[in-house]
Amino acid sequence: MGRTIIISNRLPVKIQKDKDDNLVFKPSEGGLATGLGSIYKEGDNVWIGWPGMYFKNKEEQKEVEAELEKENMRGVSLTPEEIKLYYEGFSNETLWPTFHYFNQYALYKKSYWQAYEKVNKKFCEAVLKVARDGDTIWVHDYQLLLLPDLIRKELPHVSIGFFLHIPFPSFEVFRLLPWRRQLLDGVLGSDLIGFHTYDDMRHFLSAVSRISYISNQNGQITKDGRTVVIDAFPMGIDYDKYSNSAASPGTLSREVAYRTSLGDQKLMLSIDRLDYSKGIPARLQIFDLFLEKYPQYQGKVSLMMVVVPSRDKVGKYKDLKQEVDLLVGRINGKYGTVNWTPLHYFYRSFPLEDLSAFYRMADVGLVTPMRDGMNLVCKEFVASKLDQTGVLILSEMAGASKELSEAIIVNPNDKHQVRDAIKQALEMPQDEQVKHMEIMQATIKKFNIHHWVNLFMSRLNDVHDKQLKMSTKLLDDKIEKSMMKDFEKSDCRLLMLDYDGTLTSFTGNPEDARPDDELVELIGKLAEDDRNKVLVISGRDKDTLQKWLGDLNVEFVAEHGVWARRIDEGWMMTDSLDNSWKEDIRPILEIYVNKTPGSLLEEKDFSLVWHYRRVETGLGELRAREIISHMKYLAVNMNLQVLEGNKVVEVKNLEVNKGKAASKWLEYYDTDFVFAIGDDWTDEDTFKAVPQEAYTVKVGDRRSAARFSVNDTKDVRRLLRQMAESKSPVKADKS
Ligand code: GDG
Repeated sequence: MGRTIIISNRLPVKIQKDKDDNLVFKPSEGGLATGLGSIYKEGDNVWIGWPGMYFKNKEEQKEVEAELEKENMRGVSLTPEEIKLYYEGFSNETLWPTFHYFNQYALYKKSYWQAYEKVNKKFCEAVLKVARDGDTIWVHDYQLLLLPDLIRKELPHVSIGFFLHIPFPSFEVFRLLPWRRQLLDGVLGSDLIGFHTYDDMRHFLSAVSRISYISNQNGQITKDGRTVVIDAFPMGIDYDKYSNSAASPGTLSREVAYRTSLGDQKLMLSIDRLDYSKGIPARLQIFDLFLEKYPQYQGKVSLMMVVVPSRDKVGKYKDLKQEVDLLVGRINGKYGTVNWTPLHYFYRSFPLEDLSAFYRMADVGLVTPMRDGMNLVCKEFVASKLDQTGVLILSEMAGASKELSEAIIVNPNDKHQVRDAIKQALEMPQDEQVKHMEIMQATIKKFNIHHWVNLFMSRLNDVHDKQLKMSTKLLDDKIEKSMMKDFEKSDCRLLMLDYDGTLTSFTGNPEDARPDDELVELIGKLAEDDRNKVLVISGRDKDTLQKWLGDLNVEFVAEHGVWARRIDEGWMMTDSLDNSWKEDIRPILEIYVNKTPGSLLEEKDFSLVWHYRRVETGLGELRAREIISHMKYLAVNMNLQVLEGNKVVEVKNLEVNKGKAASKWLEYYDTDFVFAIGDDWTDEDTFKAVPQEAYTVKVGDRRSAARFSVNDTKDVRRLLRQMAESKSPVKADKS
């Protein structure tokens, strides 16, 4: 059993010096640390990250490292310069603003990028000191986007998961980053990539499709022959921790004390790190608008605003702090009275019991970020409401809004809407509050942090298992010999051969892939032995196959199964299929032909094919992505499938595939040897349709449902040559 290695920018521990200069380790209370605590503390699992301090000298470093090791942690030591450029710089001044749609704040500095690359490599070195094949590695967040691929290059078979805690922006925003391609390649070194929401996942897949030219199938992509699964895993909180804390005597006594000082008034609460993504100034302006429009609430409602200091060395955060200070002063100055302070503003953090007391006391939780990956504060507010009263106002820009639809959902940019939502929340009847709170509590309780960790980890294991199963074995000498033995002793051999990429290599023009003399001779020779039933099973049109190989004693399946030709028979259409969809799809594909020089549209009997082999590199792939997303959208309602082949996109009726055709051939013959070989994913249907013991062989890429793989068309010809020249005698009783 391998170990689990967790990696994040910061370790789940705060290291400080006490007054006597002794090191003090304080475990972090963050949700992630709680959720993963049960994992990294077990056995020889580890958590790797920056300990959050600079070492004065080697002795201090050794002392800290020894302490960390006792707690199953390993530190990555970073210099002040590295923190400045990699963490404050690239992570927080380039990636953070871009990923939160504040791209106007993003700085694109080469020195930041170089430090980001360097520090990711440093993390990789720290991982390699402990990791080995068989381990499971879970990398966290935007500071370490390059790490999965760096690890993959060194440990190709290790299982790597990645989770992004912040939003993933739309392609149009992500593309602004000068290092977009490297960032995607970095994270695609993972086996499983998790996001908080389905929208983040969709944006990521679209960026991968548009930038790396890799399309997805139900959230799965293939990168360098490896399957990468992308999915949404909305993160939860430690529900019991917050509900227990809300019931603790320490919290209750604090609540009594605070209530007494505040007097009899309604309380709204907001808690955030100081960050422009959290919409703090806009929230203050909204509170101002509220008091102005509804003066009856002046003296009756206060907003308690906890702002936790964060990233105070980054320029934008300093400006923000000033803006917030100014607004708070202005509002309190404008409305405050001797008996009433509209805003209780705290620029510091509080212990959990204070936080719990605030959550309990608040009539309204005001959570209005401009953009937030998930937002855990709103979930903690709900979990702390033991009597189920209270109302949550939640921004639709927070990932949590996808789960908590019983909150009052608002657009934080629509200040008048939020202003009125505050009034609605303050006036909501109690039974209605309870009804909504009950549903939200049930959701948050069930999908808690432990559920999240288990779900991610078990999915990562599944993906890894599936990859092992999908990874075919190279057809080596030993297998080849045993295959030939089986071949020689059999009396009825079905040989299913894909054409392009299998019998011949790809060429610039599909017409140029006509069989060379050697191939014609080889197939002819194979077919001479009437124990060999040779079936060429191709996506090509029937006329081409007829012209090229029609004189041989072989059978055909053309257009992935639309047409078939048996020995001594003419071409027959397999099924009667509806073709009316072509009238709608052809004009759309023609538009793409017109705007993509070098591309062409081929019309087959039951499909339309857009070829881009001769289109400028990059442009063809880009257009192909556009066509695929366009067509997939239409395909759902039109019973069509969109197939992506080598430099082609083919649209055809859903009922046609090579697997169906292969099954028919298995019925035609009483076979005792089945061989199927092909190179692209349309051949996967054939591999799945034949009996398990059949010799299924994938050409090229080793991720396949086939049992074996070979490298290229040369290997294919070598195998077929052996079969063609096999001198196995025909058994007497059958001759
Ligand atoms: C990132 C993403 C995503 C706050 N003040 C105090 C305090 N806190 C705790 C809260 C909560 C946490 O900090 C804040 O978490 P959020 O999720 O709200 O926001 P980020 O820090 O921006 O986190 C975010 C998250 O990662 C997880 O994936 O949800 O979208 O931006 O737990 O309670 N804790 C204490 N005292 C405070 O004063 N003890």
